[in-house]
Amino acid sequence: MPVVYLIVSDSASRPAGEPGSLLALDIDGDGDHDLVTANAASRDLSVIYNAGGMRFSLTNFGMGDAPTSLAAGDLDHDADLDLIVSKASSK
Ligand SMILES: [Ca+2]
Ligand SMILES: [Ca+2]
Repeated sequence: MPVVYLIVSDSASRPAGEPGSLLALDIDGDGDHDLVTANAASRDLSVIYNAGGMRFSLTNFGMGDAPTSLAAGDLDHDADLDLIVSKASSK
């Protein structure tokens, strides 16, 4: 997995919080696969946008509870993949 190696070796685009699940899908609809990680320790998701040419940028999205795994599917039948996140309850 050479792409994952390059991302984790770049501290500017490395997810924090012990990523436990990784999913590749086109989040921003530009035709390039982006990466999403579920980070249980930091209780957030990291989206690593693929700008092409081995350039990436990372945005974190707080989840409140610890996200544990990721999946994608077209839940609403609009032909776009939807992101499905399972998370551990804090209660
Ligand atoms: Ca993309
Ligand atoms: Ca959809």
